[in-house]
Formats: sequence, structure tokens, C-alpha cells
Amino acid sequence: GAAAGPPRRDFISVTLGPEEAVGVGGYNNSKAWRRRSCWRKWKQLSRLQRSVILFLFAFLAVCGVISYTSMGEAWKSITNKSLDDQRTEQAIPRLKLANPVVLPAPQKADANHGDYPELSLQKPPKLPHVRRGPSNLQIKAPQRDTRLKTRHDTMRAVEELVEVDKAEKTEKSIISWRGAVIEPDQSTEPPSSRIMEPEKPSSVEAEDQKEPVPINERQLAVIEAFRHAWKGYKDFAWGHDELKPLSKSYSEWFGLGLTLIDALDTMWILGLKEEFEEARKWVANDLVFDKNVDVNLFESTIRILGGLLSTYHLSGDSLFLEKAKDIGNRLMPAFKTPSKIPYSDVNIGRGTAHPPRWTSDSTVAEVTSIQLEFRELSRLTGDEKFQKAVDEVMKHVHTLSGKNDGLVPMFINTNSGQFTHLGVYTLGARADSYYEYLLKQWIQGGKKENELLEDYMRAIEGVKKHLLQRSEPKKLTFVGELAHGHFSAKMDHLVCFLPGTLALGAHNGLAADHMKLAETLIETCYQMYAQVETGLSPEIVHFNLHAQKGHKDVEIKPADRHNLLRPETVESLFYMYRFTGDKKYQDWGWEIFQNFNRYTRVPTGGYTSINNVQNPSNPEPRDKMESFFLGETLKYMFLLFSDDIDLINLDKYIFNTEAHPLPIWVPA
Ligand code: DMJ
Repeated sequence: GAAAGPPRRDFISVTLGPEEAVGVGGYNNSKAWRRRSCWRKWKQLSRLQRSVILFLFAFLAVCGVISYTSMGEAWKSITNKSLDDQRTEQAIPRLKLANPVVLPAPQKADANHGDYPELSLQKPPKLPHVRRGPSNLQIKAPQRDTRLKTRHDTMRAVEELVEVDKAEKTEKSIISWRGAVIEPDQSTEPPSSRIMEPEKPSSVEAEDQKEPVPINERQLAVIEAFRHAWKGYKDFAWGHDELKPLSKSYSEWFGLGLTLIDALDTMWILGLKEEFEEARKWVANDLVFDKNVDVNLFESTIRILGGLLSTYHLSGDSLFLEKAKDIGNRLMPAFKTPSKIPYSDVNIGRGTAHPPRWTSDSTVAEVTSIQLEFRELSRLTGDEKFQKAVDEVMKHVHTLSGKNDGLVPMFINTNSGQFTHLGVYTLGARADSYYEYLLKQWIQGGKKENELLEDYMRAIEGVKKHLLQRSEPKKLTFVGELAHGHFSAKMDHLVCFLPGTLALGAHNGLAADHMKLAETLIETCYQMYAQVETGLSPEIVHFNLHAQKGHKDVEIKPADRHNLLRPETVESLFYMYRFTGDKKYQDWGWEIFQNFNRYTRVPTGGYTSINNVQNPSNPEPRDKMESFFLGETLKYMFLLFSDDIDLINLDKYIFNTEAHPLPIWVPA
């Protein structure tokens, strides 16, 4: 050992063997002897040797302190978690931590937000469906980095991915945000760092063909309904915005072939290739945006921009991207306002924008539900201006005062950037898709934009605290409204998007009680149909809070008894079926579908909105087929009846609020 020979300066060898404990005078175990002997050995060491040993000791000590601290944190987390669990049982608004994971300590930067509910992400539940293969339309996952062309390329790509994966695994750690644990695999680069690489459409990869899942009877019925609606549109309204099926004519809103564009991706999904080709020709030859016409920013974004983008992704046809760029650019003047909160209207030919004539306010849902589309346009074109404009709106709204536990008022001023008409809170018209897009943007961007998640989670807490009530006699949980502290038992049919959104959040790892709430609310939405004479929901219902003989839960005011062929309940049924596999959701959707056929189908082609859902013998047709009937309602029906989870896989696509699927930037 080092202590045995003369000190050498070029290397160090310390041997601690049994002989080291044996002194000249034989074995002596007394403490004094050991101390003396150690001291003598220490003295015999060179300076360098001593320094190295001291350094080693110091290093070990530091390691010891560090591991002690982190064990303490882990222990604290476990203890806090069990405390949280106890509290949850008493205080419902506090979200339950669903996974027994050890949470890392929250980041310092978040320390001042202690009043937010605790979040937790769960693993997406396993889907109950048997995977039978791809859709008959070869809809593919969004484009990955590596294009797989040949078998050789495929294998090389797999090897590379394994290498990258290995390297990444060593670096990845759990990302924690105020108690929410986001699995590293679910997170992506922030959109801004991806924005400059133009992307390819998501459908073009075509190597891994799987067996098609056969289309079932109910889906065939939806195809037949679509064809019937399309016949009316083609015969009487071709190239115009909306069909008027009774008068066999059309109405114009923007003069941009709204129904045709809204229906493009539905035709693709339903496999209506001939119809699709014909419509494509119209887009190629007749769709012109250089028109002196005022369009509503929100409506044209969700229907036209959204429709073109999703059709581009599904078909891979660059015509649709070119058109999307054109309309996207023409909508940009809307953002030139003092506050950068966009105006409601844009003249797409002149490049001017303005608020409605009577006010300088915009609608909150409108300015906060254009983001999925503009962000995707930036990703596809590599031009960040689209995303910048809409992200700024979200950031601004995030900081605004005037919210009530995350619930937002319905109006926002384009000059001051402040909310107006404070004190009224609804999940219905003028606010609805604000909540939907908080969650959906968060998913689109790879679950990294924490402010969106934070606002979403707070809002759902706000809903639970202020807007939920139960009706009599069936005790249906519904979402009412709050006006200056007064609760109103009024619920728009529009609110029925909420069960689907809650379920989507739960599927993406948010609190399990969101799924419970989704299950309760979809039952209510279904009852909004089932308790009505035609089996179709009115536009607005009022729930009975007190039991009265002969009264159902749902009451309808004369002014609210119309049905516009809206999609929200069917949309939520689709999500519920996808995530639970419970066939009752398909059956409820089937009932609704049949009632649309019974009361809204016009024999000569097309479907119509009706004025009176309470009168089966005369539902009073309104003579208008809204574009969303083809863009959304029939599409969600078809998807609801499908057992093919790859027919628009919800881990790869996110639907905009007009049912146009856009790719999730980094799919699960
Ligand atoms: C559609 O344009 C969209 O679904 C929007 O979010 C709400 N209104 C209609 C359908 O009801």
C-alpha cells in the first residue's frame, strides 16, 4: 500500500487491508492506539496524497447532503399528497391527484400562484376498442421527421429512433407544473421553436397499409343522409353559402361557397370521392377571395381556413394549402387594432377591418377561438406572423381582470383590450369555445403551454363552483348562467360541447373527475333531446329547480324552440364513445340521427332548420341548411358510429370548433 513504501509523487495507491490494522506491537484495538496509528499513517502521506484524500472526503460529504435533501423533498411530496387526498374528500373544488406519483417540488417561478387548483395528469385510459385496421381512406398520422420510403429506410429510421430515444431517455425528467405532472414523452418543443420549419401534410405517408374497417349500417345511413343533403346543395345552391332547401335556392353570407368548403373533409372522411373531386374543381376554378366583402373573422377562420387546412392534411393536395394561405393573409388586417384584440369583421378584398357598427367590442369566444387554425397556418408556411397575432390575444386575455374563478365575460373592447359588460358568465353563446380552445391549443402544442392549461383548469373549477346545478325531477346536472350574482337555470344547446371537451381533457391526463362530470353532462344533453316531443333539442332550455307535478326537467320558452341542426351533443357523444366504448352513446346518437331524418329532411334534397321542436306534426321548417350540418353534425355522426379509432385518431388530431381535424404537432 501507499503507506508501506517511500512516498512517490507520481501516483497514489492506498491499500486498506487487514495488515493495516496490525501494528508493530501486535493487534491492539484500543481507541488511543488507533488514533495514533492513523495519525502516523496520515503524516507519512505526501502532500498530494493528503489533498486527494481530503478532496474525496469533501466530495462524498457534498453528495451525502444532496441526496439527503432530495429524499426529504420526496418524502414531503408523499406526505403532502396524502394530506391533499384527505382534503379532496372534504372540498370538492380541489382536484384530486389521480396518480400516486412522487411530485417534484414546484418550480420557483410558480410560487406566487399558490391559489390555483392542484392538477394532475393521468395516463390516457386504454381504449376498449379492438383495433381492426385503418380507415378505408388511409388517413395517416401527422408527418414525422423521417419519411419512410423503402424497407431499408424504414429499418434505418427505426435504428436511428432507438438511438435518439436512448439518448433522450437519459436526459428526460418529469416536468412538473404546479402539481401537474407531464410525462416528458407527451411534451414537445415550444411552438415558437418549430415555427420556422414549413411542414408537410399529415396524410402522405402511405407505407403501413392496414386492413380497412368495414363501414357499418349506421355509417351507411349517414352517408346516405350526406348524399341527400349534398344533392340539395348541388341542385339549388352550388357554390353559394347555404342551401334553402324548401325554396330550392340559396342564401349568401360571405359569398364564398361556405357549405362546400365546410363539407370538404367530411366527404373525404365518408369516402365520397366523386363528390370530393367535383368540389375540389370548384375550389380550384371558382373560389376567389379577392372580393370586396366583409367576413366575420371567427366564422371564416373556423369554417374556411379550418376546412381548407384539414382538407389539405387529409388529402395532401397543395391546392388547399394555397387557398388557406390566401384567406389567412387576407384575414390578418383584423389584428390591426389599438389593443391587438382583433375586430370582428374584415373586408378580405380591401384589406380593411372594423368592429360591428354599434360597438367597438369583439366577442370573447370569437377572438379566442381562431388560434388552432392560425397557429397551424404558421407551422405549415413557416411564417410566424399568424401564430404571433393569435398567441398575443391569448396572452393578453390570460392577464385580464374581470374573470370570475376563471370564467370570462362575453365581450372585450378592441381599443382598451379590457373585458366589457362584466358580471355575466355563461358556457354558451359568446363564451363557449374560449374554454374549448384553451384545452385544444394546449394539446395541439404538445402540452407545454402552461398558461393555457392553467386557465382551462381554473375555468372548470369556476364552472363547478358557480354554474352547476341539478334539476328536478330527474336530478340532471346542468350548466346554468350567472348574471351579476344571480343564477339562471338556462342552458344553451351550444354548452353541449362541454362533455366532449372534458372527456378529451381527461383522456389527455387531466383530473379524473372531469370525466365523471362529462358523463353526467352528456346524459343531460341527451335528455334535452329525449324529453322533447320531436326528440330534437331546442336552441335553449330552462331546467326546473323544483319538482312540480306533471313537469319534466326541461322547459322550453316559445322563443327558444328552434333547432338549427347543431352538432354539439353529437360531438360530445362521439368523444364519449371513443373514450369509454359504451355503446349507449352510439344508441343515443342513432336516436338523434333518426329524428333529424324524421323532422328536418326535405324530400327534394337537403335538410332544414326547424322552428318548433315541440310540434311533431308541424315542426315549422325554416328553409335553411346551415353549413355546419355537413361540416360537423354528419361528420360526428359518422365518426360516432365507427369502431375504427384510427378514423381521425384523437391522439394525432385535434378538431377545431367546426369539426375540422388538425394535426397535433407531436402526436402521442
Ligand atoms: C359552429 O359554427 C361551431 O361549432 C361553433 O363553435 C358554434 N356554432 C356552430 C355550431 O353550432
